[in-house]
Amino acid sequence: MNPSPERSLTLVGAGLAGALLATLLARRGWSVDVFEKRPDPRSRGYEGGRSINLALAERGLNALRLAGLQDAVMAQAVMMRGRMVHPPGGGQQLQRYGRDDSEVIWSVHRGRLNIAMLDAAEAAGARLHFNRRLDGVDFDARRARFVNDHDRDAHVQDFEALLGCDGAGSGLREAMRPRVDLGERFEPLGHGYKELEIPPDASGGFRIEPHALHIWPRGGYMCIALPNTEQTFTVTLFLPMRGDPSFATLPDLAAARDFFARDFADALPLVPDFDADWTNNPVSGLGTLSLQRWHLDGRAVLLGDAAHAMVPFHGQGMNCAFEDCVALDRHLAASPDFAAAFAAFEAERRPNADAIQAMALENYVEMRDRVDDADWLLQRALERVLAERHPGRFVPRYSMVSFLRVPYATAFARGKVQRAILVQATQGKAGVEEVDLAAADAQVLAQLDPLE
Ligand code: FAD
Ligand code: E0Q
Repeated sequence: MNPSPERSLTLVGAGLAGALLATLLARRGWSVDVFEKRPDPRSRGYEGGRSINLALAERGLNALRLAGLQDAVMAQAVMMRGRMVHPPGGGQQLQRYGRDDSEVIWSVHRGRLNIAMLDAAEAAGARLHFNRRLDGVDFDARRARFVNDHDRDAHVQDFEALLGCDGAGSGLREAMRPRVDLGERFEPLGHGYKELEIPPDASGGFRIEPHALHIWPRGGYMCIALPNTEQTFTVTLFLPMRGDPSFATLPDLAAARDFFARDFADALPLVPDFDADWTNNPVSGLGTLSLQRWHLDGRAVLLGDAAHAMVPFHGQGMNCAFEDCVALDRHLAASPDFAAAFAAFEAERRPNADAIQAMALENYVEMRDRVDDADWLLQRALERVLAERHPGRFVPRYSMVSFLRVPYATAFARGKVQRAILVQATQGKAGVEEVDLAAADAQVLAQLDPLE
């Protein structure tokens, strides 16, 4: 179903979800207005602040495909075949994400991706309004107030429905709070992050393998690095906020340098501007936000980080937000009644958001502590063997999350069954050749139906 042209939707936030959702809705024929608190990144230079690049996987790619943006985005993406693990003792080892180069993920630049989507939203007919921060909502009169943080200028907008794409610090969520019990919970991780940069080498090339997501696991903390098209890498240090070592015990540059020289000896020489990066880039916090309710009858609904901010360790926050956009667009087209569409959207997506949030938390421990551990490597090896023996039935959880679009909740549930099989079959074994494959096969057939 296509909406009549006078049916309008008002989006709050023109970040990753807002710009994509505006494109999808405008292309379908909705009258779309988008209000964004920041200036237009296309005219003022991107004020990003947060992570420079992100991992794009199949869920996000599929959404971009539906919005007609796949080619524009892929032209600016760097393929990542797997994770390159840099153990404490030195050296490096590539762990492939998939079976071959048809199963990879992509490093994309947050600012450029956002700009490509804003251009597409405008081309599709959406009206974008920058320097407009949602500051209050009269839900009875269906009237929203936006302010310009630079000149304090205020703007009042009548709306039919508000779609909250305004991120983890959502202003719409704050406005909804007094009107509806959102059942809000924020669980801080207790760890924060800081970004550093690896510039190109003397001849302008990549200093380390470009087609990988690099990880320096160190037990309680880690560094990662994702490639950029300009032959640089953005490094992110994830570290506890308190305790030892932590951001609290690295109060000055000298302490930070010593820490890096000791724990990331092979990474430090790759970051020649360490002092400036460490001093200029902030420490940001991380956590999981969950809500029992995402909508206020037919007047407002939250999606993306505004509804379910998560820790970044599966690289799925944007991918999940994009999947939300596709689902909300579909529900709005299927039901003429906003309240019914929002309720159906929430019912579909909330269990899946819960599942990816849990998997993202689990992945922090795996990435920082287990990717160079013998038991874990043996389980991964057996996982590959069972995946090959049972195609479409035993599918590694990472593949279900990153290369397929089966619901996250399905990936989470099947992942638990598979993990139990892997743990049991590898107990006390030194290699895959010692595993009783016939017994493992029987477990797989007994406990897992073919996928889909
Ligand atoms: P945002 O992208 O935050 O957009 C919100 C927009 O709303 C912003 O433009 C903001 O200015 C605007 N806004 C805020 N308040 C208001 C207001 N009151 N009025 C108007 N506008 C407002 N995800 C991945 O898929 N892969 C990754 O590799 C990955 N890596 C990450 C690494 C780190 C360190 C972090 C922190 C996150 C990472 N993520 C990753 C997650 C990803 O960044 C988020 O999930 C994604 O940005 C969510 O999109 P969004 O549109 O909901 O929110
Ligand atoms: C991915 C791709 C920030 C971040 C983003 C990511 C991933 C990781 C570790 C991190 C997970 C993985 N991963 O390698 O298993 O796949 O996006 Cl820390």
